[in-house]
Amino acid sequence: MKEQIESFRQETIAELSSAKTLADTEAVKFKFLGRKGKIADLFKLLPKVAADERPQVGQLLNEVRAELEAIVDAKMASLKPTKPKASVDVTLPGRRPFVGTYHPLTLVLREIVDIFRSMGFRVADGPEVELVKYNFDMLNTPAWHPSRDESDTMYLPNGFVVRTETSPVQIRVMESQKPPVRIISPGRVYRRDRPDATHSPMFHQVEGLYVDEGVTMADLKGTLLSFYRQLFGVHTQIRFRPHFFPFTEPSAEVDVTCIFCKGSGCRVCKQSGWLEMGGSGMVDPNVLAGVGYDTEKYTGYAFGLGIDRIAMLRFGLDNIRLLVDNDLRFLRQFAGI
Ligand code: 2NL
Repeated sequence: MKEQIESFRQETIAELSSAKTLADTEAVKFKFLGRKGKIADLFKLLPKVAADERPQVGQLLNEVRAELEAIVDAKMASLKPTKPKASVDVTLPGRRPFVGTYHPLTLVLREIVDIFRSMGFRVADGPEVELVKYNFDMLNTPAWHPSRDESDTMYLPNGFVVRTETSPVQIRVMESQKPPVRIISPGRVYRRDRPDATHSPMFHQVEGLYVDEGVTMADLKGTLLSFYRQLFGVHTQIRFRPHFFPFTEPSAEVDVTCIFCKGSGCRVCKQSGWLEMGGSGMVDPNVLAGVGYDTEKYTGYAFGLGIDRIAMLRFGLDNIRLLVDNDLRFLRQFAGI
C-alpha cells in the first residue's frame, strides 16, 4: 500500500509539472485529487489494510494529499492572470465625454456672420444648383466671359449649373423685395479648379450686398474696414486695388495687412505685408435694372470673400483639404472652441 501511495504521489507530481496552463492543472487536480479521483480509490483501499498498519497508512495518505494540494494551489496561483489592483483616485479631474466639435469653417463663419449681423445685415440662403440665368446672365456676365467656360464652371443639363458664387442668392432676394436690401449670403460654391494645397473644386464664400438710396464706395470701404478690424484686430488696415468684375463698376480687390507680421513682411504674405481677401465694388446698374430697381434712385455695393482662406490663416492650416477630408484626428483638435 505504501508503494502504491508513493507511486501515486510521483505520478501526480509528474503530470502537474508537465501541465502548462490553468486548465491543464485543473484537469490534473480533478484526475488525481478530485472526489472521484485516484486519491479516492486509495482511500477506499484503507479498510483492507491490516488493522495495526491502518492508522499509519491513513496518516501517510492524508499527508500526501495535503502535500499535493499545496503544490496544485501554488501552481494555480502562479498561472492565474494577475489582476491589477483596482484603485480609484477620486481627486482626479473627470474625463469629459466626447460630444463633437464645431468644424473650423463653421467657427469662422459664425464669427463673420455675427459681425455683419451687428452691422445690420441679414443672412440669405439659396440653392447650390442654380439656373445659368441667375448665376451669370443677371449678374451682367457677358457670353464671352472666361468664368462661363466649361473648363471653369460645372454645367448641368437643362440650363442649370452648380453655382460658382453665392451672388445668385442676392439676385433672388432683390427680385423678391424692394430696397433697402442689406444681406450677406454664405455658402458652398463650385469651380473646376485643379485641386492643390490652396484650391478645391468646392469652397466657401460669403457675399455681401447693400442697396439703398445714396450708397457710395465710402460706405463699402467703411463697412469692410470695420468688419476686418473686428475679425483680425484693431491694428488692421485695408487697401483697394482696381480690378474688373462684370457685376460691379467700379470694382476693386481688397487686401488686409498681414495678420502674422502686421504689415512688415513675412513668409505668409511673401514679404508684401498684405493678404488678398476678396473682391468688391459698386453694383453695376445693369444688375440693378435687371431685378427691376430704379437705377436713378438706388445704388449699391457688393463684396465677396473666401471663408476657407480665412479659416486656414486663422488656424494655421497649410492645406485646404484638411477642411473637406473630415479626418477626426484633425477635427477633434477644435473641441471646446
Ligand atoms: C471675389 C469676388 C465679388 C460680388 C462678388 C455681387 C453680387 C451682386 C451684385 C454685384 Cl448680386 N456683385 N458680388 C461683387 C464683387 C466681388 O466677389 O473675389 N470673391 C471671393
